Amino acid sequence: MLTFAQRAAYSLNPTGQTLFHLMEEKKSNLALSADVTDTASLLALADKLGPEICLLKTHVDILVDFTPDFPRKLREIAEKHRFLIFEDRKFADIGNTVVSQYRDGIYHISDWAEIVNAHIVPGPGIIEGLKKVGLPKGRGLLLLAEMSPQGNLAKGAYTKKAVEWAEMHADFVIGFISIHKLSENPAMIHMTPGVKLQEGSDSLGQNYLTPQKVIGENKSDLIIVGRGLYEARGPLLEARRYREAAWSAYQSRL
Ligand code: S5P
Repeated sequence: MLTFAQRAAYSLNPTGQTLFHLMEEKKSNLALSADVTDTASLLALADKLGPEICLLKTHVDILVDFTPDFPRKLREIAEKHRFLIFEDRKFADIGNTVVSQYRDGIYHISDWAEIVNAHIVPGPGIIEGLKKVGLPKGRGLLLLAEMSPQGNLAKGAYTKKAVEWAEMHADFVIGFISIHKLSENPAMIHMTPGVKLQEGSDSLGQNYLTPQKVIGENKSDLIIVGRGLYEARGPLLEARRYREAAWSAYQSRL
């Protein structure tokens, strides 16, 4: 079993390499899903939890007070605490349309997010479109190969296609959103949402697994935690608990 630092050498993408190194350096395979709806709360959360995380995931389109200087402020915090930014845009359109969605519009996502993700339902053209914009900037893409909610359709042959297409674009695709380890290529990073310290579900179909289950048993690499952190009474202490749980599950796998 290779360490994250060793796996960096297999990655053909600068963002993939940086993420592996950051994980090792910070001893963190924890991503914060900062799904709050105002920029002040998001920036405060990022600054507070920054030392514990290797990655911060945004849904920029849920912010009620987005302004063009928000990404700059978030990037400053990211550089101060050394974490990457992942905009969870879940692109899902034809190649030509996602080019503009990624590069233009109000958000100019490709200017500030090192990582974005995409559904593969439109076929490999979506990867080619995003790559045209992202690769020259050294960005990385995750494919949604599996999903967390009850009844979702991302399984079987669909999941296999995601792994196949990731290999075809290993210079840009750095890994997957998945529930399990799917690829034997050490360059591919597996990130898993739907994580809490207690297993369970929410009222809208979300399923929760524990860090031990996700990293230790399913052999994923990184946990993505939203409500488990930002709804906690003490988010910083809670982030330490999640980080330690995920990191020790990773270490005992080595
Ligand atoms: O299959 C998925 C994929 C994603 S990216 N299931 C998910 O829950 N997500 C995202 O992870 C979701 O959009 C949300 O931002 C986060 C989970 O949040 P939580 O509050 O349930 O931890």
